[in-house]
Amino acid sequence: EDGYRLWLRYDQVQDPAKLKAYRQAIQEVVVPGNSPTLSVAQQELKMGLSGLLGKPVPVSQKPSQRNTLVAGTPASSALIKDLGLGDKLKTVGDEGYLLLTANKKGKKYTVIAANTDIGVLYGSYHFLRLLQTQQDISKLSLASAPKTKHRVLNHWDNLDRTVERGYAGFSLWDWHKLPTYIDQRYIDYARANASIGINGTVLTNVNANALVLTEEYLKKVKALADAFRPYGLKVYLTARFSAPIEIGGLETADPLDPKVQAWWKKKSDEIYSYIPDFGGFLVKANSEGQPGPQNYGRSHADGANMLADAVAPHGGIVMWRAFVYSNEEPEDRAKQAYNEFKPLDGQFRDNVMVQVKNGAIDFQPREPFHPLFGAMPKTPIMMEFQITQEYLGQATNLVYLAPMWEEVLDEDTYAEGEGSTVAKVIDGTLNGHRLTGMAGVANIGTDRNWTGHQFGQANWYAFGRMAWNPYLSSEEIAEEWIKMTFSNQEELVEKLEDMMLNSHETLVNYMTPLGLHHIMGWSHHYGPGPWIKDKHRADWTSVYYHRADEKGIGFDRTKTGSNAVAQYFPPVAEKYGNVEKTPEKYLLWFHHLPWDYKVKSGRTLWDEMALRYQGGVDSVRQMQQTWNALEGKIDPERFKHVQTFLEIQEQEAEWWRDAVLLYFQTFSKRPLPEGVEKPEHTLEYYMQLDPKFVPGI
Ligand code: BDP
Repeated sequence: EDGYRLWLRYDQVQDPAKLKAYRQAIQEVVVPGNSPTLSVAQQELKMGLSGLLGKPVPVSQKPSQRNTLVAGTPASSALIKDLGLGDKLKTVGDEGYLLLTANKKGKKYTVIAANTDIGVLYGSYHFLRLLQTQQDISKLSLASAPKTKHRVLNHWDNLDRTVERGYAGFSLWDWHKLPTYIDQRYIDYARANASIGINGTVLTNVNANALVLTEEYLKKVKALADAFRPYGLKVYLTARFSAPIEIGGLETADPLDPKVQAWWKKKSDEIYSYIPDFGGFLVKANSEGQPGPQNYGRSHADGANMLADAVAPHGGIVMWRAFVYSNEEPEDRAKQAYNEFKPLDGQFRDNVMVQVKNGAIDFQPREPFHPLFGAMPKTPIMMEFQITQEYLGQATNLVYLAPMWEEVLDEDTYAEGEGSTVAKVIDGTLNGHRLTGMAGVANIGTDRNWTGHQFGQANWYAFGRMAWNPYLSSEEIAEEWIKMTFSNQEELVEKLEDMMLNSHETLVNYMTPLGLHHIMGWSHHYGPGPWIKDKHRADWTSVYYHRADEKGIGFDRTKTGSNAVAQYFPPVAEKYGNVEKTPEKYLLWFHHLPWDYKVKSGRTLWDEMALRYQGGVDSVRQMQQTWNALEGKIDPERFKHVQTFLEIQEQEAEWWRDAVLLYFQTFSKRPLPEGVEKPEHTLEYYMQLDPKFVPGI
């Protein structure tokens, strides 16, 4: 039990009464039709149910038993057609499904019905989930349809198989053996994605390599697309803006140059000749040294529109990222994306989405929502979450990310008055957009358990579930995942759920409490590095973000400082602009405050900060206790794996606490309050641990 099976384990249902009921309700499986997607649904139901029921379940094309599970569309199944589900089916669209119980001529049917084959597959996974989580299936009447259209993983995978910010081995894509060899991993990857409704995958890094657009690679990409197609998973690529120069022999990549436009059109036609349902391009341009339209004095809209025109005849889209850096150093990096993109609202083609990270800096352990949400009403805005834990302890820290995502999705932008939540921007309801989506930077690699940490799987799972429905709670997602991945045993579910739901706050406490941000190690972002300074860009240093001095700490983003708060709509701007009204979790994000500033607990800022760091360490120890008490209730292999990872996490939390507090103490010049453990080493020791001081790294 090494975690390879993810949440699709399908072990026999343990509760005897439930097992009996399920066995009775499902005496056979009927999935008429033989399209690739229906065949996959049939196989998954057969495999899943045989496992869950602990005995082989017969599969046939026509019902012969009293109690039958039927899956299909009105076109593939006469029985489903006869049920006359027309109106109900209309409500679930192209990808949704119905799960129903129906009686007909003395027979009982459990029905998975959809308008399309992919809807049937999604419904099949949902049905299996009901059994995996031991729900009552005797009177089913539910409907589900995705609230966003493009639910996409972004792989930051390089062609040499290294993964930028990947902590779970190498890239899954074995370019060397493609297109001929199709690894079983590709299929299991597609199954896992389909089971949570993910319908797109960007195979390559946003820091793109133009080679993937050459004929040789496109043949390999086609092989992956063919393998994924039955699972409803579309393939996308990152487009390097300078590709026309690098692989096309042109002298420019100016988006307004007709030769450049023609090159992209021809390239797109070629891609579609291999992959007729190619999804489109994801683009990082004029950011962190990547080429882009601004190199030619053109705007992001000019660049995006050129690519959009090239893929439009084939139904493709362009996801244009708003994570930008200008070459000149800004007074506050948090303001850049908004400043560059808001003026472009209304200038993008219909098939362009602007993809915006959840916060304005960069995937910090906690960030206030990005001010671009709600600020570009005429442009479809796609959410970009980072599933891989670049700034959150990488693969050794147990952090369930759904509460962080939920926090952002629930925030009210006030763009169209009260109730204009980020979720409504993303699902298109706020401004009536039909082109909608959510992207997640993948945490997947060749590790046997896919994600490095066993609990990293929960973040992949949660991303898919939230992309399908951004209104789901992190709690219900955790519960599903635990039951499917570990067990339905009540005490275990309760304890793990508690552990997962607190894990994000725990990490924030031992890394960046009270709105601190970007104080990680230089470049690799692993471990504490609040002392990082004097780099070629100030906004790549820690001191730029925390601004600690003898008087106090924090980034003043109010009127007296960078005034980044003004990018929010008035009620939000007012809240964050006023130190009294700012939620404590964002205190030092928006305000520079004296060390003796009194926080809500009545303590000084310094004492509170120190106690938060200690609290984070204490909570990790609490997690260890919870986990250790579950010994014997979890299979030994995964138990041990997580146990040792929690030991690492404890060491890392202590490291963070000690290094950061010693460093800030050089400014605050105050003692550590009672209850905070003494650091094990000196500040110099922690500073030399930072690999930038180690020769050769
Ligand atoms: C930062 C990463 C960098 C990415 C960049 C991006 O450190 O590796 O290329 O974001 O999103 O978080 O483009």
